[in-house]
Amino acid sequence: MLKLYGRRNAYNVQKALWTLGEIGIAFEHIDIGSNPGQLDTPEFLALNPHGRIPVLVDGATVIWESNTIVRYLAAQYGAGWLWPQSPALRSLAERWMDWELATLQSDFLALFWGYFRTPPAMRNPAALDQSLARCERHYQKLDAHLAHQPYLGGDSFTMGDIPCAVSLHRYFTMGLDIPRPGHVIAWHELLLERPAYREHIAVPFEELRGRLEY
Ligand SMILES: N[C@@H](CCC(=O)N[C@@H](CS)C(=O)NCC(=O)O)C(=O)O
Repeated sequence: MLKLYGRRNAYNVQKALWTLGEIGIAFEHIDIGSNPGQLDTPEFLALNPHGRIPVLVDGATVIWESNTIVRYLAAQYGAGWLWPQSPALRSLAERWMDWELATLQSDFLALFWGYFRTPPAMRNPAALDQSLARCERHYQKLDAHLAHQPYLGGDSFTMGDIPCAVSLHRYFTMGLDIPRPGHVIAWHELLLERPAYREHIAVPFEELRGRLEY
């Protein structure tokens, strides 16, 4: 049986949980990462030398890096829908996955950590303003793209939606006064129709408020 390592409320683990949920495959979940030292044991470092979550184990195959896990699951278990078969069509999905990793993720996590995970007295308002402005630009880019099609990769849901959309629920509900671009909202509403999105992403995250330790 597949095994997924990582706490459910971790941004990158949620990408893997959502993908597994879309595929509807049984897996064993190892809830690891909430307690100090859990990712530094020799056993865990043998799975991921970087000591980070998520890690997916499928038989003899061990995979770290969340977007690589999403790609693997999509290719292995979701070919033809999560994983577009044509390289040209697949590139339409993959560019948004790479953009998320290279651009959106660092600015979104800086905002989420700087605002939601940092106790108010410790926040850095100048850094927060900067992250907020960057995020606003990023979601406007998504909005402009989604003006022409319902999903990031085209007319149907693919793996390309997963990395960028993992941030949406937290971005819109963490309590910030932010613009709500119409096409991004419409995309979010489509995603809310998906049981795996509702189960793994559109979930409360209050336990992370003001929590800096992991
Ligand atoms: N680029 C890596 C980043 C992995 C990462 O930083 N994961 C975080 C959780 S989102 C982590 O391991 N944090 C330590 C912890 O949760 O204890 C990926 O996408 O998988």
